[in-house]
Amino acid sequence: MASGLQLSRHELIAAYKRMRLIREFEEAVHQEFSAGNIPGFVHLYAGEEASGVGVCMHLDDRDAIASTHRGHGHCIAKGCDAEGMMLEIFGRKDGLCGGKGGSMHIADLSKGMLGANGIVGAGAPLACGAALTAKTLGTGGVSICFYGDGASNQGAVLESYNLAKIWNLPMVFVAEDNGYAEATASSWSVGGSQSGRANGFGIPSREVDGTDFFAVYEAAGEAIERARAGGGPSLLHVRLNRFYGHFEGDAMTYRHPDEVPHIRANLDPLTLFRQRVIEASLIPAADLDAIDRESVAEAARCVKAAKAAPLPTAADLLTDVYVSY
Ligand SMILES: Cc1ncc(C[n+]2csc(CCOP(=O)(O)OP(=O)(O)O)c2C)c(N)n1
Ligand SMILES: [Mg+2]
Repeated sequence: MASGLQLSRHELIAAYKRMRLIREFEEAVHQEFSAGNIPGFVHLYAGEEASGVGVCMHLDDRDAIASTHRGHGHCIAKGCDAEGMMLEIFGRKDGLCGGKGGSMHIADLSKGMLGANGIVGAGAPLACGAALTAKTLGTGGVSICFYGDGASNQGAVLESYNLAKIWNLPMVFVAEDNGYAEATASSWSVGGSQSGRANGFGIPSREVDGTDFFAVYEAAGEAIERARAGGGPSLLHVRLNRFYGHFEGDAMTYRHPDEVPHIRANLDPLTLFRQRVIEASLIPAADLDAIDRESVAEAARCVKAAKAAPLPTAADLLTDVYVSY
């Protein structure tokens, strides 16, 4: 089992870079959406970075992830190209999905990113399918299903627990519990516990502090190792916080005015990561500061590229309609 603080300097830097790029990417999307430059609907992952990165650090391109409507962080964590993502979010022709998907449908199958998904809970059966494929073909791959506390109430998710168990699939359910489904508190809407639900299907589970990259990394490592070794599915109940509203434009009247400032000041996974590695003398603050600056510049570069990129043409409407096998 890998404990996070035993990661090499190279791995720690890679983890921080991915988390910081997600944050700056989301901050840039927030700005651009507020300015009216982005079409459609956007849900930001800021505040939840340690989950996506803590899990995906254990994965490679043979592994698959199914994401949610809040999918930008999962994409970056799984290695999708940030510029291609930004072009997609701006609806540009050279976006990762030809500008036809936008924020809620970004996918890159070459990276095992099966797609963000506008249908809550719909990623779970897809992740089961990917896991069954990996098992049948003997690729050694695992499949991860990211989903929210709201999605955990969907029948498709519960049916997927059962399929994963009876087929002994190499997969991990990652319940990202940010306390809300839109404006509904999970303390009100979720009966029982995430762990108890998984255990009811014979699936082992762990609760994880999603503000702590090292806790997520360690728990995910154990679950993924079990899945790869033929030990079947597990569930991680990751408690985390979203810095923004449910969607961009959400007035958040259902949250106490002090809630987000408290979270940003005390429960920011990036700040907590910095404190841990600086205190342990693993990475100097100046190196982390340099990554922060590079990430801001990288996000700005992606926005600039997206604004300059061409839109799809009318003829593009007729492509990507059918898939040929
Ligand atoms: C099947 C379905 N039902 C309802 C919706 C509307 N909807 C979109 S996001 C959302 C809340 C999801 O909450 P959660 O799963 O906790 O994810 P979070 O937004 O907190 O990341 C709902 C109800 C939907 N998109 N699909
Ligand atoms: Mg939620």
